[in-house]
Amino acid sequence: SGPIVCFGELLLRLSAPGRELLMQSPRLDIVVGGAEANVAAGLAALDHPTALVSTLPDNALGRGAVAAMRAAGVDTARVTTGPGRMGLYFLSPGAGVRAADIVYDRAGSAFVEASDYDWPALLEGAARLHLSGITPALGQASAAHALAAARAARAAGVPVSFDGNYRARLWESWASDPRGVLTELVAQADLFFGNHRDVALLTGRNVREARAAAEVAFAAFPNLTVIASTARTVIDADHHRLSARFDTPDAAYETEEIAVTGIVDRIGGGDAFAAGILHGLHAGLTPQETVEAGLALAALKHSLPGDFSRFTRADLAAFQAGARDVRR
Ligand code: KDG
Repeated sequence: SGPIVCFGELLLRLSAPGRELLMQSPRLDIVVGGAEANVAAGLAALDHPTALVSTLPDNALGRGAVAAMRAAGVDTARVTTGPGRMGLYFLSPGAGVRAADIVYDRAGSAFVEASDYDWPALLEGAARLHLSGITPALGQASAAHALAAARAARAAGVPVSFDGNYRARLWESWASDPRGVLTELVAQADLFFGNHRDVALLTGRNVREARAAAEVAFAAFPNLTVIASTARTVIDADHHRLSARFDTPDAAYETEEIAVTGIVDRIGGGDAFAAGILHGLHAGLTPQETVEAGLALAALKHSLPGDFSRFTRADLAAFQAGARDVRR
C-alpha cells in the first residue's frame, strides 16, 4: 500500500555536548528533528513506506536536513524549497536533578513562509496523513495548511492521525487560545494521540482519570476511533516510568508501567510512541500488541541520541523478549 504521509517542519537541533549547558563551551552537536519527521523516520525503520511533506530553504542546511530524512528511509520527493530560513532549536539536555531546556529559533522559517500545497496531489495513494499540534502552533498560515491537509485527506478517504504535541512557547507567539484550530483538526482525524491534558485543552473539560477523559473526547469527536497516550512519571532526568494506553469507544487496552533508566535522550520519545502505534495499526497487530509496540518503541528511543527512533522490527522483538544484554 501507499506511504504514510507526514506533514511538518524539519528542524535542526543544536545541543550542548554531553551534559553541558548551552554556551558552556563553544561547541554544539547537530541532528535533524521535527515531530512529524521523527514519526516518519521511526516508521521507515520499521519498514513502512513513509513520505514527508515539508518546505525548506534552498541552502546547505535545508539540503542536509533532506539528506538526513532520505538516509533514514523516508521518501522526500514531496519536500519543496522556498524563501525563508532553516528552523532551529537549541537543547540543553537534562541530567539527574536538572531538567532539560529548549530554546526555539525558528520564526520566519521556510516552512512558516510556505505559500501553498497541492493537497489532493500530495496525498494521492497515501495510506494515512499524520499531523501534529506543532504545525498549527507556528502561525496562522501554518495552521491553515494543516487544516487544508486534514480536510483534503478526509475528503479523499485517507485516514488522519493527529498528535496533540502541545508546545506552550509556540502558541504564545501568535494565538492566545489554541482550542478553535485544534478542535477543527481533531474533527478530521480517526486517531488522536493525547492524554487527559490534551483532552482538557480541546474540550474545556478537565477529567483526570484516563478512561473518563477518553470518553469525553469520543463524545466530543465522533469521528475518532482510537485515542492513544503515554503516562510518564519523572523520577529524575535519567529515570522515568512509562506506561501506555489505547482507547477505543468500546474498550481500553493498557500496558504495565515500566522503568526507563539510564536515559540517553528523551527527545522524540512521544514521536517514537506514535510510530509504534501506527506500526501496529498498519501491520495489522491487535490493539494490545499495538499499544505494547508503542510503549516499547517509546522506551527504546530513550536509549538513543538524536530525535529519531531508528529501531527495526527485530529490535522491537528483542526488547519485548526481555533482551537487555549483548545479543551474539
Ligand atoms: O517531539 C520532538 C519534537 O519536539 C522535536 O523534534 C522538536 O518538532 C519539534 C518541536 O517543535 O518541538
